[in-house]
Amino acid sequence: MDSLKQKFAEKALTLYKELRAIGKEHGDKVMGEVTLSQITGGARGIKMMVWETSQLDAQEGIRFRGYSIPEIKKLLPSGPQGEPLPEGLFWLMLTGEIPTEEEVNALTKDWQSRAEVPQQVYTTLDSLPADTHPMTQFTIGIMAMQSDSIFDRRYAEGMAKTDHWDAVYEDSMNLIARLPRVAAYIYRRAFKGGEHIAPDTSLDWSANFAHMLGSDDEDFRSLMRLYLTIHADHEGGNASAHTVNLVGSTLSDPYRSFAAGMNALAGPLHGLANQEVIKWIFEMIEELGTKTPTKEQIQQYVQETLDARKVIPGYGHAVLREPDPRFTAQRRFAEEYIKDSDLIETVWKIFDVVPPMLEALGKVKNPWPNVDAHSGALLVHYGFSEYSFYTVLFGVSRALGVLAAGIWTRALGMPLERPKSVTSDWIKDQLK
Ligand code: HAX
Repeated sequence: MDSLKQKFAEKALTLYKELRAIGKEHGDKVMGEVTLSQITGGARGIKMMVWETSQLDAQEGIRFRGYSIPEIKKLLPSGPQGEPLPEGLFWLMLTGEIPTEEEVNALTKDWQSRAEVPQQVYTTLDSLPADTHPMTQFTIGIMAMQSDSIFDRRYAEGMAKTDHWDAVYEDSMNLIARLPRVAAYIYRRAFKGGEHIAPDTSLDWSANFAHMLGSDDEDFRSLMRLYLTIHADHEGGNASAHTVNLVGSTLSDPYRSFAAGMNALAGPLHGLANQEVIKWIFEMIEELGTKTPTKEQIQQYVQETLDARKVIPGYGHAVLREPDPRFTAQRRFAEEYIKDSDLIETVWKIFDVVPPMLEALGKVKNPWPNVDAHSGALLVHYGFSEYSFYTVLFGVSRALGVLAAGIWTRALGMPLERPKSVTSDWIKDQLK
């Protein structure tokens, strides 16, 4: 058993016993109430699942195992320019411990050894029109690997429930190892005429991904390390994570549950917002006829968007009530690495203009930028302007969090998810 799996197994068994005991003793304790507006308003704030890997605070933003993004940047093993390695975050999410450099290097090597993508995935992708949306290609690519599922095979062979987590661990590690290759293949076939780039196994997970996409620029490698770290997890209630959890709770294998989650990420109110942001900015630049719009011009354009009854992409959040620390982390990166970018200056001007305008509407609960408000401008700076691909990058990163959480969920023996729905007549009856 590899050292990460060994460490996880010890911790998981302890927590499994502890949670069982807590459940037995305190199972009837009331942990919250549900209001009518929660039932009709997208289940905001209803606590209904255990998610070990991270927790979101409305004011502070995400904490991975208790560590904020600035703390992660300081504590996790990093690349040559100091940006954290996502391998380290995955280790932390699974074990609750900050890994050593040796542990992270071993994980990089482990993923390299699992990264071979079966030929049928490429054949399946090649059968799709090249202009199929990259997120559609991504979920099809994931599903084309499903026949390799170890969980699926072992379940059919009669695996004991206590072994479920082990099979989910193996599938999850294989998936994470392969996703950059699948994603890079999609990018190169959609936008670079199918000229594919062989992996460089001397590189870490992020730098190799950058390499296969087509860049060996040291700064871009650093951006990818940061990007793939900060997008990895946002507790369990967001649409993609919750979908993975829901589908996985039926004992559908990690390929199926992760692909389902990626279809949720592909919605414009969720992960697809990263493509919508840059599309909206490009359209603004085109309409205004300038790459350096003034704040007044931006204000006018924002107003037009609102008057057309559309949302301002990249702003607002279902939980956060302050600027997203993932936005701030990307801004810090831009300040450190990038000088003189009109597009990034525009993103910062939008940040000055939009919040007061959304606040003035009187209905938006969070007028601040979320993670998607900044990411596109950074990618465009390094030559990746094909914005329909951006959500795939997000998805590769999100695999780390949702699959780590999925391993925990199976190790804790969580049951089938089955909340309760009600009819409008039931609501009216209750109010009588
Ligand atoms: N622009 C205009 N109106 C907005 C808005 C925005 N950015 N954000 C919220 N509103 C509106 C809502 O549409 C809603 O209007 P109605 O009552 O007329 O339907 C009202 O303000 C109240 O919404 P809320 O309670 O503040 O926000 P929700 O929890 O319902 O929704 C969303 C959260 C993220 C979906 C929302 O803020 C939004 O649509 N933002 C733009 C899209 C976006 O950036 N999504 C990415 C979110 C982060 C993420 O998941 N990344 O992957």
